[in-house]
Amino acid sequence: MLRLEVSDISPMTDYKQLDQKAKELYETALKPLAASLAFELPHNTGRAVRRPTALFLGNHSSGKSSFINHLLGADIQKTGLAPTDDGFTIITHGNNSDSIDGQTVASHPELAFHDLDRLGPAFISRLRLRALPTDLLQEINLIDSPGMIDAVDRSNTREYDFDRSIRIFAEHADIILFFFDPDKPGTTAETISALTNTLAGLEHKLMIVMNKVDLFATMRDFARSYGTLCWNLSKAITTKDIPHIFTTYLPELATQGESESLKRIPLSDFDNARNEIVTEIKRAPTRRADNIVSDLLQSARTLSVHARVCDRIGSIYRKTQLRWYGAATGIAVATALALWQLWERLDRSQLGIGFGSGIALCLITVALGRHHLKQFRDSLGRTEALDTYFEQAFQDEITLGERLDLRATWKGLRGNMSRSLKVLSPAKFPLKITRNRLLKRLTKAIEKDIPKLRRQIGGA
Ligand SMILES: Nc1nc2c(ncn2[C@@H]2O[C@H](COP(=O)(O)OP(=O)(O)O)[C@@H](O)[C@H]2O)c(=O)[nH]1
Ligand SMILES: [Mg+2]
Repeated sequence: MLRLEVSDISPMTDYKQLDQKAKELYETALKPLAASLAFELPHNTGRAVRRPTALFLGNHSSGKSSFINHLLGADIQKTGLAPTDDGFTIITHGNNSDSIDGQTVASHPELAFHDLDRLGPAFISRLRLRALPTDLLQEINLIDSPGMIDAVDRSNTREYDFDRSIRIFAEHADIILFFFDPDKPGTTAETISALTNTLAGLEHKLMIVMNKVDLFATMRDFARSYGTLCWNLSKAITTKDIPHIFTTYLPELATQGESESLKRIPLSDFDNARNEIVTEIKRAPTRRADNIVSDLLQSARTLSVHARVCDRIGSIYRKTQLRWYGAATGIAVATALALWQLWERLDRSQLGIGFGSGIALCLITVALGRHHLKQFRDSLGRTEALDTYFEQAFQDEITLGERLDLRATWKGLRGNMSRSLKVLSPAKFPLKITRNRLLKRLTKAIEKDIPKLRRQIGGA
């Protein structure tokens, strides 16, 4: 059934070497600490076997599929205004035109898409791979995604975990093109949520495309729409730099000139932007090396934030434990001492009452302590509580206004953290001495090893 040749997957020795080094750092500097604190590392190691990839995301009917067709110079992907396409398509090079179903894609050993299997059968049944003998695809895979439907209750709109599938594709991608169109300049709930949560930490790969500018009747309309998009993006993306926004259109679909009465803005300037986008997509293989290092650094930084917040939580937990159990021990010792002092002067029944009260008080204190600790553990499921511990852990940096990226990293990490705290109670955190050793190794990776890797690709 599968006619895709193994030779279609071009060997990428340079990336493989770099990827190997990155993998070693993941294994030695990141994984031990991550495992000890139930931190889920991204799934982007060992991706050199996949071709450099451009991922197309955005509103439905914003022109993703049309742009892919434009790149390929043929009508490959279905296009249209109705949100009919609800699956992902991987477009890759093949000696013959061919289409492969999701199950085969996910289980094929050479294609390296096994991790998609985790998204479940509903996702797999909506996944396709198309192979085409197009030159552009010799170097790059393109991934078309379903449009994002704006719905209040998003859980009912899809049968699979849409955000997670986007995340997995985005982690593997080398360039992510996020399409908006003039109708909805970044106002749909799903679009904003996809940007803020799902793509957190991957902003360096992101390019924003405001498409279909040929639809604007006047420059004022264009400016208004562009302004709205920037405003919404600035709310959604909290990193220092907002990704570059490309404004463009597809000449073959432009409405201009269809009728003399149709008033449109001049379009020639927007042709340059389209050429720039195409150039950037073609640069995906060059971006690959950079992304391998950037992803590693991003994971290391996120893990170090996770570790520090865990440290804070662990220390509050231990202090609470010490306070209550210390009080119980204190009561027990005080009762014993008092009874010993008064042994001669009290009769048996008085001693019995004293002993009983001491024990009861001790047990009540232990019970209160346990209740308090349980309340604390339960509070870790609430994001507001986690926000507080984050602020406490990074009090100095936040007050000094250093590390502007901290809050953005935290925002992306928070969900993961509350999930991992469900698995790992603070009582089970590794000992401080172990944590410090692992954290030291991670800090060395962030400060020395990863910059060294970056210099190596810089010099290459
Ligand atoms: N006027 C105009 N229409 C476009 C442009 N790009 C795409 N379209 C139209 O927009 C509709 C949706 O495009 P499609 O590629 O299917 O969007 P997708 O849902 O993001 O894949 C189609 O009818 C296209 O013809 C453009 O640059 N200008
Ligand atoms: Mg489409």
